[in-house]
Amino acid sequence: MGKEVVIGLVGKPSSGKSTTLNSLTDANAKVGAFPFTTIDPNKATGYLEIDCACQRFNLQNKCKPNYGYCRNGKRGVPIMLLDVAGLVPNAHLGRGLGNKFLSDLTEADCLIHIVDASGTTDAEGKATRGYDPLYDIEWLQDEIFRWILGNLKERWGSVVRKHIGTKSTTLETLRQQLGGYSANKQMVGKALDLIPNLPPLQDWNSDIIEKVVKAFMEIKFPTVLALNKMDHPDSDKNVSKIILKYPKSKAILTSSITEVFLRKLANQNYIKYDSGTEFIDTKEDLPDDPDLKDLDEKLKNRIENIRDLVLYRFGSTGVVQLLQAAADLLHLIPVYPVRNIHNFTGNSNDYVFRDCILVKRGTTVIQVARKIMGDVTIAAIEGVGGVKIGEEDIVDKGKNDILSFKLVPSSK
Ligand SMILES: Nc1nc2c(ncn2[C@@H]2O[C@H](COP(=O)(O)OP(=O)(O)O)[C@@H](O)[C@H]2O)c(=O)[nH]1
Ligand SMILES: [Mg+2]
Repeated sequence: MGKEVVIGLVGKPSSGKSTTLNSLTDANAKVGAFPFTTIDPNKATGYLEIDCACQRFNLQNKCKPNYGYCRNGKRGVPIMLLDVAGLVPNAHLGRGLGNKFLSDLTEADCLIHIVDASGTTDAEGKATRGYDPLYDIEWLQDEIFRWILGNLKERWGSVVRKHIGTKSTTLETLRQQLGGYSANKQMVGKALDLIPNLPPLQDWNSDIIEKVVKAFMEIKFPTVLALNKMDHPDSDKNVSKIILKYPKSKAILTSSITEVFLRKLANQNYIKYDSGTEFIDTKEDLPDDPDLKDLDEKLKNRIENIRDLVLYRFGSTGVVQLLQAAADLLHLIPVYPVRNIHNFTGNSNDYVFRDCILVKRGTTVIQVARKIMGDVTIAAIEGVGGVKIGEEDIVDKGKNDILSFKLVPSSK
């Protein structure tokens, strides 16, 4: 199996990382376990909501994923989430548990920075009022920057000597230096491409080294901002400030505590709630629903408040959209391996599209095969309609994304 996609949740203490993780992982449906082999306490399974391929063929009622869920063509595909807790200002100097958390980061393919937009916690996570959350975005970026820069500069003299001695290319040398952050050659190459007129490595000054580190961060740590606690009255003005200052950043408004609460109420049959939407139904809305319980005055008021302060104002609690934004940033594409390309079933004939994996844009069909099955010998690859597909063809949304691999019988 190839490496799974990992989304890292970062942010200062008390910004809402654990709450957001809970809101993303405690899906209220009965869902299958996750196919990961490693067990790590900081990891949890989230569900990325996509339009399932079953919609295209009107097979919603026969769609039953092995992992995750599919409801009326809305499919939740498991995705690994990593809680990178404990990042505080000056972590790169080893403050707090700094360096350990920074190195945890390298596992992530992209980051969700949970920002407390209410300004009711300071940089250390202590309760306050009127704190400027813009500062959190700055110091967190700066921590990662200074950590990578520090590591590189410490060795720079010997890096340059070796570079000259071995007549390496800039890409080769940097690949060696940055490989420790789980970056491959392609990523380092992309980072270098972001800097015009790059001189030969032996001529780099501090200014250029800093530019290279910044470019590398853009490629290695693409980041979605979760502007959390948007239910709080102080959040509005802070959110506008952040969006004005960072117009190019992807920012999603969230109220993860509301999502956790609504899912709990739904599990206890007080409401019907569709995550990612603004719709809640109570017994008053659906008097004939036999499952729904009556609400007392207190709960009724809380739900009215949630509708007014969160759902009707922002359209949803934002957490479903948060994962989708991260997936967009990574250009993730859902691919459906099936046994039977004509009816899309798996080993038994009862259900369709039982498997779905997420791959990055630009992935070839053969890379998909390797990710799923490892090093087997493939006789043929078929797409929808039974058409032959080439090994080097690229998968994309709605294109080469439903695949059947025919193996050479003796190879597995
Ligand atoms: N008002 C509000 N409070 C929140 C929200 N999310 C989290 N909190 C509160 O913020 C505090 C810290 O949350 P927690 O998830 O433990 O933060 P962590 O330290 O980053 O993991 C808790 O008291 C949460 O109830 C939110 O969306 N709105
Ligand atoms: Mg926590």
